[in-house]
Amino acid sequence: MTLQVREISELSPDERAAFFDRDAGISEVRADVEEIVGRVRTEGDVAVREFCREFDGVEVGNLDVSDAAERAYDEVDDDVREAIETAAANVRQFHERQVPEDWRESFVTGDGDGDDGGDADGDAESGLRELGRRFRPLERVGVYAPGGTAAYPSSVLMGVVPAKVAGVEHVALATPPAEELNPVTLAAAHVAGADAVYSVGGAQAIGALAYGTETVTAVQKVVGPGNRWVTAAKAEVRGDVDIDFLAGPSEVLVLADATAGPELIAADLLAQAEHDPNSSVVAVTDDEALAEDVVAAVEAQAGEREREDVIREALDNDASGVLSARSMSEAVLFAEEYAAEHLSIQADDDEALLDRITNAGSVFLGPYTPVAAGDYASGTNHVLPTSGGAKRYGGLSVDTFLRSTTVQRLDREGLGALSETVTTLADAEGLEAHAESVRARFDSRSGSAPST
Ligand code: HSO
Ligand code: ZN
Repeated sequence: MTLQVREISELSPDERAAFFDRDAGISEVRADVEEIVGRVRTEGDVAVREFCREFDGVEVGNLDVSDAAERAYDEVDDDVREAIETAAANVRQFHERQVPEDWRESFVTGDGDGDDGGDADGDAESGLRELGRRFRPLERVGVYAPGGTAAYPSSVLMGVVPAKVAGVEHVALATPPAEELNPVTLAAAHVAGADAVYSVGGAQAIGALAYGTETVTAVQKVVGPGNRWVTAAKAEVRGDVDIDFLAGPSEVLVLADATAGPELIAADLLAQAEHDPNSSVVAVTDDEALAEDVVAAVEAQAGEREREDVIREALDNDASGVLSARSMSEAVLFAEEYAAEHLSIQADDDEALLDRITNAGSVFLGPYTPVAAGDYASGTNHVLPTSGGAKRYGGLSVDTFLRSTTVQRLDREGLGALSETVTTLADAEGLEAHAESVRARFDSRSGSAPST
């Protein structure tokens, strides 16, 4: 089918829904994945090896290929090594900026009458109510990096670097086996600082990371993008270990006005379309002529691309298309409902449009900010919510690898200022022992009141 401009206002309810009902497509493989993960859990390395043979056609010797990562670093071409290092440095810089500081602060206890309660300095009347938050890294995490038709060294950086920045001690990387492991993926693991590298892919990799095997150390959280099998396995192990989120094929939505260049829009659409036949790519504009030019540019460029077949399938998806809107407001509303993984804004007043956007994984502003820059090297993370997940959560970040703990201390006056509130609510819940634990602090006859 050839691409055609469609008007948003003329889409049928079904056509409209097809844009918004994207999913990771895991339901068809759930049953098989359950079995694979179950066998890895009970049989360990034996099952892992068997699945590597069955699904990847590879007889894996040692599953742990950590040593190969360092060797690959020395062996890859200089320009590749430098590119990995530049990208890793930029990703590290951006993620270091995200590291939260532990904090403790004294608060003034409110008295329920709407003002702030105590006196100006807080402590004299209401006593001490000191609250804080501290952040500690997980000890062990697993990062998955896809192999298959395209190897993803960039995903190694996007998973491992933030985990190391967060302070995770053991960061394991799993990537599919091959007769000859991709040296760039291995070199990226070395540059990113992976502590272990395992040659295992698919659902079996997720099972091995989640439950551990003789070779693979069990982790607390598994992150990273993957195909349907990997994603279904993450859904399967969730609960026993934490996961980042269930990510589907790549998506981009370009929001453009008459000032945008059709060739650049087309180039950005084709870039994400080449990932996967199920990728979704959309351009939305209020300029009918631009929309026609985008369609022509897509047609012209698609034939030139090495991965034309994948691109054409992605363009054919029900969630892909070039859409014309009656106004930029209609275009923005569509983009908000779409909640794209990548949102590119190519318009005269891009900042004003950005102000109206809440649902997007990562936003790319202006003509010199192709999505590919963020995919590889500008520093932002490329593991992002797909399938409308951006309505509810953000992409991979340092937070992904931290746990937070709250801390508090009250003194006698501080608890005194709160006691009636606590005991009243405890009574209202019928939890008398809760109320009593507060009263005990002030009851000198019980002998349990603290001396200070
Ligand atoms: N666009 C992909 C990430 C990627 N691109 C890896 C190239 N390599 C998902 O955000
Ligand atoms: Zn990409």
